Amino acid sequence: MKKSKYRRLLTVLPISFILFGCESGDETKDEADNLSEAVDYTFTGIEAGSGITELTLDMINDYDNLEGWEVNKSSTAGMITALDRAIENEEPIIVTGWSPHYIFAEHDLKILDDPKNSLGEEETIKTIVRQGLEEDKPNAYEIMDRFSWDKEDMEEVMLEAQEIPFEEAAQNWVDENGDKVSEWTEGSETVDGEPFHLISTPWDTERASSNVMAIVLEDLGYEVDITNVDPVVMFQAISEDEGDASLSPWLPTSFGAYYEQFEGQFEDLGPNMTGVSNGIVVPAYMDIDSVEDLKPRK
Ligand code: PBE
Repeated sequence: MKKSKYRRLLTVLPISFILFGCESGDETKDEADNLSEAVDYTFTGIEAGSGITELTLDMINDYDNLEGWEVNKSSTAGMITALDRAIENEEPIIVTGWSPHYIFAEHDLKILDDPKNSLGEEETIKTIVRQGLEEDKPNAYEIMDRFSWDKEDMEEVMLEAQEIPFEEAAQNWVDENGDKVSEWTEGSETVDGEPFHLISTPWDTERASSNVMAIVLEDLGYEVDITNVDPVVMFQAISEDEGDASLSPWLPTSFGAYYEQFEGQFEDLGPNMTGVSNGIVVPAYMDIDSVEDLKPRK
């Protein structure tokens, strides 16, 4: 082999060795660079009025490496469609997600570390009622006060509701969980068409809880209305006696600001579920583990 070719080989070796050999750090740096650029420095988000959208905007301010990043505010349906499509094509995508949710049953996903805890720790979902409900509707008030179930219960209803209407999925859950339901209704009286107005938020998580509760109350003779509104309107409606109760508040982080805004104008009956959380979610095939690995917009 002529000297020159040999010399070229010599010169090439170290560079490739540099590129692919020992310097693995660079490789992941490139990976993260490419990945950040590939998603155009954008988190695929949901509704503008949601708690997680606000929290993700705060997170962008909390992390210097997220300089120039944005949240694409669309809808929950839009986010899930984008996630499904990206996974179909094994493309990179970074979405604002939460648990419980059926996407974790449908896809191999991971939640990125959030060392600055911008999205908050684990949360609870609380029950709030209008002031005076205990006096006006003691029977229903008692059921609201006892209502509590687990993430697995809610996920079961959500997953089934991807195939059948939420009302049917909720009815199936109530039929299969009489023991848990009786913990909420033991000693309750039946009524004759007494109205009860539930204020909910438009996410499948809350559609599950509101539909289950509506069936439980209807089985006792109540006429139940469910109204879906934005989180801040949910607090306003209960505070202004526009509704009797809500099973929808994610606290203390997602809706903390609204809770403070209306504090003292509603009654907080405590958690009906624990261990829920928001997170920055990516398909497991993406080589990234933390929000801190993302790169600022070039
Ligand atoms: N969520 C589901 C809502 C609350 C329930 C997390 C999308 C939110 O972020 O406001």
